[in-house]
Amino acid sequence: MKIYETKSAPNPRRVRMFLAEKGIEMDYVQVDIGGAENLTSEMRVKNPSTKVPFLELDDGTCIGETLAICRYFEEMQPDTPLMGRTPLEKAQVEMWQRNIEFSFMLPIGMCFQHTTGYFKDRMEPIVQWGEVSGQNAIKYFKVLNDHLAHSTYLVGDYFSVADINLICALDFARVVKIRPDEKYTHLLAWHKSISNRPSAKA
Ligand SMILES: N[C@@H](CCC(=O)N[C@@H](CS)C(=O)NCC(=O)O)C(=O)O
Repeated sequence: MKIYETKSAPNPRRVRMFLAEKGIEMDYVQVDIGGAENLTSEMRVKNPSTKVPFLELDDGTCIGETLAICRYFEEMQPDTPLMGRTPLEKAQVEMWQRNIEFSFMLPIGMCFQHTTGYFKDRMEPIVQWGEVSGQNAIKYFKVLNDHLAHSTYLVGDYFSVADINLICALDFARVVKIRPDEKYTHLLAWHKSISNRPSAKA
């Protein structure tokens, strides 16, 4: 099996970190998304959504969407569990996962796409929308900081895929010069501790 991805992009890093935490080796195929390699007819047959990452199994079955790929490996290799160990944890991981995607990762993505024009060959950038999205992402820092004031990870003392999602989005946000202010001490301490995990280098 292999994963089609782009080393510099945030969603593929989520999968690489997830697999590193589980100790799963993988073959990666680099796709030049800036050069629209993901939009070729050959790629669309494999992956109609056209986004990276996507997983191709040995029988040719393809699975797109970061979380769907993570789910596949969570089920195939439950050790180390990253998507919750109990019904409550599973719900909490999913809650934070979705909160981070909708309230932070997506706005950062919109800010990047609409202010830089990186994908202007395939979409119409609306600069003001990009700027508003960036401001909305910045507002979310307070929510995260308040939560992490009394929680080691997003879900109590349990490191999960939600933390992986957040660090990948947070590190990518630097591209559009969005970083937590120094006053967000709890968020910054969390960032330092997650950055020190070997998987963060994946
Ligand atoms: N919802 C998808 C989003 C994937 C996504 O947006 N990937 C970006 C790279 S981080 C991409 O492939 N962009 C290429 C394009 O938009 O043409 C997931 O979670 O995997």
